[in-house]
Amino acid sequence: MKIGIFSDAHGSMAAVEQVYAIAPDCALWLYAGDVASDAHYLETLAGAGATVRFVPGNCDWPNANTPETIVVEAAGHRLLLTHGHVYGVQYGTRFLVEAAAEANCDIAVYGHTHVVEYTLGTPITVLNPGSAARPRDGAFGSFMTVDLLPGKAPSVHVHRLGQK
Ligand SMILES: [Mn+2]
Repeated sequence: MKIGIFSDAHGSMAAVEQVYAIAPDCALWLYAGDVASDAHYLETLAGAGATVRFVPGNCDWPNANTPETIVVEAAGHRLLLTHGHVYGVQYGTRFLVEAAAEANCDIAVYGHTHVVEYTLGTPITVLNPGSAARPRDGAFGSFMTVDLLPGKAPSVHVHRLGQK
């Protein structure tokens, strides 16, 4: 199963459009927040072709209907999806990894830092797709696609958008 992971598009519809254009064949999209409307826009672009799950970021208004952390099950894996600010990810992923382990997840997905990170770990793989619109690790926005197969380590691909 191919899933798309993106984050921190911060309202850039052009960035969301480029993300979707590069990977229109993802059956599932995860959006790690900032801002929630970006996930809704991708949902509009993908139509019935994909499921979109998202969490809010620190730039979203608090909303009781959108929990800050969710667990998504896909292809025999359990993914913890969170923006990351509540786990202090700007100082490291230790608390994020602990939360993923407590939730019986084998993959933790976060954003917020605007820097691509992927650590294929045992037992927890940690993924940050960077920022689609405001990268802090180069000139070009980024996102990830991940091939997920039951019982196998995820295969991670980083994509750059070709725009500032
Ligand atoms: Mn943020």
